[in-house]
Amino acid sequence: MDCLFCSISRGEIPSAKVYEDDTVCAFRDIAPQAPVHILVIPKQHIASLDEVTAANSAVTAHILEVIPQIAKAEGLTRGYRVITNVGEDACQSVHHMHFHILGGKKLPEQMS
Ligand code: DGP
Repeated sequence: MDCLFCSISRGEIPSAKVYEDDTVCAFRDIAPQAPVHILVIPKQHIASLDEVTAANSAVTAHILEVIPQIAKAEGLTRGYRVITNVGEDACQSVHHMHFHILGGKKLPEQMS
């Protein structure tokens, strides 16, 4: 399957990785929208949060464990925002589930 984030997770396309383990990796967004902008993805291909089931939810739970560790390592002591875009109305552009971590500045209150 031709998936950009699968290729990044396998190291076939370079990225600035900040975290990696057996099931998850995290790397800096190529077009950062905040001083810290990191994407956390499962290594297995899951198209979006819409595709999470009992069979693959453990990796999603693991992502939620890893996010605060990354935020701490990035020094986001004043807080941060986590976003996952799902589908067309949310403007999901890469169809491999990813969680944006945004921080390092006061983020706008408005989210839509
Ligand atoms: P979304 O709109 O939620 O699907 O966000 C996709 C994000 O992926 C967007 O913020 C830009 C980022 N992105 C796209 N291509 C690349 C890439 O090749 N490398 C990296 N590091 N990030 C990418």
